[in-house]
Amino acid sequence: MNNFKLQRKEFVDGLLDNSITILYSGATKQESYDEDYYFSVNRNFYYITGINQDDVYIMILKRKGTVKEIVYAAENDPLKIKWVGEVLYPEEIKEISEVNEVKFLNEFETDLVRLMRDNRYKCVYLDLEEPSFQGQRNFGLELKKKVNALALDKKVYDAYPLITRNRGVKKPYEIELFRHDVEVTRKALEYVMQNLSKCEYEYQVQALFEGAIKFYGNAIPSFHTIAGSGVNGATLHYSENVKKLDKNDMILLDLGANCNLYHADISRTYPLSGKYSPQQKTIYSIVLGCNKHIESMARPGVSIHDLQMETVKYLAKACLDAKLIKTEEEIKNYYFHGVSHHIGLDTHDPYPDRTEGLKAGMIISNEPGLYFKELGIGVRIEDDLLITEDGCENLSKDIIKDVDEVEAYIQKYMNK
Ligand SMILES: [Mn+2]
Repeated sequence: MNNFKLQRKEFVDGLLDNSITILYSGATKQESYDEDYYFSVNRNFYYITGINQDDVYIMILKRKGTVKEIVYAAENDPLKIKWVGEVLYPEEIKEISEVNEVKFLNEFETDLVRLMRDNRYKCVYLDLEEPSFQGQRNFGLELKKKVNALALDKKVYDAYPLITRNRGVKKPYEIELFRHDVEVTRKALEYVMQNLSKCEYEYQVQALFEGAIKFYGNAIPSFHTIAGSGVNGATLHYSENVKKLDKNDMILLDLGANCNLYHADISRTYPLSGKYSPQQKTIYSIVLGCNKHIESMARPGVSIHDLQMETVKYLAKACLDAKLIKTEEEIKNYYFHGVSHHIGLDTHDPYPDRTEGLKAGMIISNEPGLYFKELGIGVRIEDDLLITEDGCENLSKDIIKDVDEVEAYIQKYMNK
């Protein structure tokens, strides 16, 4: 059984008997006149099939303990082959997914109508992904309407929380893919540091990183690269990256490499001059101390919610001690995001519960930050942690972050 078959089996084992599951890979979205956006596969569909292609359905029929699985995909078209290449052939789909039966798309509707009228099946599972895509097509809801119109007697269940829960604990092969993404990110960040003094604008720092992840791993950015210098570092998701760099500022980089649908998610904050000012160093050191403290706490049984509470406590105390704030409550003006989220096929992997204890095999971020806009200072230091049996492994421990190390590394390459 390959990985995708195994992941599908884990999902199917949890389904009710006499059920039909239908998942869809998604459609390519048009960007302009004759250009499409890059296709981004529905992650739950991918997790249980391994197929990264648009307009593909999987239908899973579970009845009396037996399971029948059918994939519906486009047939190769000779003209399209000349322009854009081939889509997967049925034999390839069978090999990737270990599904026994592959049909062409034109059979999907007929099969759907027939099965919806088959009263041996009592319920239907669809991926009713939370309505976070306002104004966009939601294929799960479109299918639900169709199912409701065809089969009033069948109850519809949501497959989304079932699969996203399974996605929480990573398989060994996923951890290896993830390590590779972090490694490519490390190499690219070193390249950035080596050439930082040559940059005049934020977008040039971004360009160094994005070129390097392509060079080292044929990767795309995990998300819009954030390269915010000075005051821009205090805007959490700033990604315009257009400001001219001032040597007296720090630059906050939040970025990652995605080589294979897994997403490294790393933040570092570098001094553009090669040396942190005393004030920058004070604030940076608080965030770094917090980052290390949270790493020491992350282990099975502790929840993301617990880590968040601890982060607020730590940062409030440290900022009070440093006289950056006057009361503990004031910390909410300078730290206002979560310290941790699951990472995987999505940068923010949608695990259903933040208050549940972590388990070995989960991968989470560790990203405390402080944002003093009035001082032109934003600091975030983010690592990716693999939860182990008795603690955690910092997967990005080789991406340097200690004050002396960062300063020495950048200075070594200055004016060269
Ligand atoms: Mn993150």
